[in-house]
Amino acid sequence: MANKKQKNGKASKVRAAAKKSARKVVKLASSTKANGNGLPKPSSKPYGQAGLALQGVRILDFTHVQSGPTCTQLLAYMGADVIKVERPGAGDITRGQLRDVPNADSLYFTMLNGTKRSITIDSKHPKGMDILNRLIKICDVLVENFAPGALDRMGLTWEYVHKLNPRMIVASVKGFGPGPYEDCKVYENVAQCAGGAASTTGFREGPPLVTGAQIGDSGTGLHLALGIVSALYQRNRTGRGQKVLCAMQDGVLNLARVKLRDQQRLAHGPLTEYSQFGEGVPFGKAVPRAGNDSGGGQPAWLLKCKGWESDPDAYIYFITQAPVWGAICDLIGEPTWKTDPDYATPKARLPRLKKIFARIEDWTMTKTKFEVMDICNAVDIPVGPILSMKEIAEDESLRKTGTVVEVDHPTRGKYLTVGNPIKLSDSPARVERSPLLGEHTEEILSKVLGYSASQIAEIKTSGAITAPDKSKAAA
Ligand code: CAO
Repeated sequence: MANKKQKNGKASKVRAAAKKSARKVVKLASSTKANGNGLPKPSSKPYGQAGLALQGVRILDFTHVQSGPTCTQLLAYMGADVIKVERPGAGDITRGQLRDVPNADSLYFTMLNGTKRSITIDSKHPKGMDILNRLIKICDVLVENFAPGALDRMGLTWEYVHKLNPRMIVASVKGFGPGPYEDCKVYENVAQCAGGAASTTGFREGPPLVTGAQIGDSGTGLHLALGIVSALYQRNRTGRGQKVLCAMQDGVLNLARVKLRDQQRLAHGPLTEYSQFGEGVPFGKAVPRAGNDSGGGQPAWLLKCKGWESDPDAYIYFITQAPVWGAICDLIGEPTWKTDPDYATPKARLPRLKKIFARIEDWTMTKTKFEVMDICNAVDIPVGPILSMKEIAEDESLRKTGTVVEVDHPTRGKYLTVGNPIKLSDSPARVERSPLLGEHTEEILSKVLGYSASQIAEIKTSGAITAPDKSKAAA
């Protein structure tokens, strides 16, 4: 009894102390407010109507191909005004690559450059440089992914840009960070290979494999976007811009970090969750390719489903998560495996994974991948159907969430694009079609930079924003 009293006494003291410190916090908060910490009062507008997350941020977008454009497209979806600078007459090389509709921008370009404005400027023309100088003064971020040294060769060194606009953030994607390969040009699969992804992807018996997900380009674009937003946040405190650099090799390695984890584990013994352990195949010095093994601690494999003979995507990824082992045994008709010492524990199962998955596959092959999905999820077994791009394109739920969006384009008509995979409750994504080459040149010159009509006419004849007239050159 006395103990209980003591405990109660202690508890009320704790409560009193908590109340006191809560009062302190409230006091502190109101005093910061009184001091004017710069934060506005919470908006009273309904969620989704208080503007977009990056509204007011202006991006000078010098990106091309894939890595840079994915970054600036994401920032545009979040509300930034992205002004894409392209070479007059040519534009981003992807406009014409993998073209499916004659004379229309390719899907390669349109799906990476939505919600942006396009201005054509020859950065090597003196008048072009004048326009760029004006843009630098009024933009918040310059994003580029030229080959190493190209931006400097244009005259846009960090020192130059920083002097013109000390608030400017200069964000770059390069293939490699400082080191022996820093001057190399890099494309997606080079990064996948150099970042450790390819050596750990594929089957043990086969060569290294690259993956379809663009972890080198789009993955690095994502990293860069985070760097930019962080630099914008820091600028609120410091008032100055900074350089942001994302090397594609680093981005891929960041995404492949579990394999660097396994490399270090190898020093302490075999990787028991890799199926090669159960098969008795010894490990070498480096992390091997693990086929469809799970990268985590829950053994898993890809299994055939009904129709696999004719449908290359009739497969399901099946995870034998330990807590639902009993449910798996019941489903596949092996209830004795729940108590059999050879199968009852995760450790006992490790050397028998091949046999176990073969047995589960006997069951999955009697069902479609969607039936397996329904049956397994009803009892909390994590499984994943192999969805083809056709199935994804037609998926109603992805359309509803805005992850897959149909937009209309003046020269190619309707096309599907991937919307914003990041959902903000107060900032609806702005997913619009990509711009035509130079579509906004005049609009930006007049409305953003304040050039008069006669000045624009003069710039046009100078050749700074228009492609050289080929017929004149021939004559
Ligand atoms: N006006 C005038 N010149 C322009 C211009 C403009 N508006 N825009 C670009 N240019 C010029 C640049 O000044 C540069 O010229 P110089 O080399 O003579 O200085 C040139 O166009 C751009 O060159 P680049 O070397 O970047 O382009 P590339 O096609 O030869 O290489 C790539 C492409 C991707 C390999 C290279 O840019 C690169 O390694 N980028 C960094 C890594 C990266 O982002 N890779 C992802 C690519 S997507 O898979």
